[in-house]
Amino acid sequence: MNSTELATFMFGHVGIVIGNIVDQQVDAIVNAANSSLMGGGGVDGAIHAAGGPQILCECRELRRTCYPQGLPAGQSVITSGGNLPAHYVIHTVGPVYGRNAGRDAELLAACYRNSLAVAMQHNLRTIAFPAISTGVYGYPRAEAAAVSSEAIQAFLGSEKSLDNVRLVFYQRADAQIFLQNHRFTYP
Ligand code: AR6
Repeated sequence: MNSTELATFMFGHVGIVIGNIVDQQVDAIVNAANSSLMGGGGVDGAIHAAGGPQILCECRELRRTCYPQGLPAGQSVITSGGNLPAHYVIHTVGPVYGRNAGRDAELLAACYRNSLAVAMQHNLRTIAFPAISTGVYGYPRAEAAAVSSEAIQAFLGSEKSLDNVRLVFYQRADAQIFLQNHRFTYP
């Protein structure tokens, strides 16, 4: 399926794209997962459906070995990409909006920062994010745009090794809200 790039920031290192996250041909796509790591709807459902059973198998192993209580909000783990075009899936758990004693923004920023850090640790150069927490988890899109762009710019400002960070929006209207509310200060 086609993806359309609407804009770039950070001197071309960040692209704003309309498309389906599962179609992205990048080193890693990010999953908007839940703490169970056992799949769900939205992005999570689409990734497991397109990627096949290998991803869930690795998630089960991560739960068993590292996160018996579940992956906390704001943290990220990596599995292979199964049958996806992407080589890896980085699973992160966004905050459920309004349920974190005022820490929503901090936790959402941590999702982006920790996912980028995991990509760097694995020497990956290209990564695609969906708009974490802005679906079932209810994070207002405009607020999420500000938080995610600030977190990405802060990370890329200090780490020079990622070539391309793609922000993928399913719908053009959602990408437009992002473009009206982002806080990137470099074109
Ligand atoms: N490609 C790109 N963006 C998408 C796609 C897609 N295929 N599908 C949905 N979106 P959500 P959350 C957009 O609900 O809010 C799951 O059940 C969507 O329009 O997937 O973090 C998990 O298991 C929205 O803007 O993630 C968790 O329980 C954004 O992706 C829970 O939902 C995120 O929507 C996580 O909720």
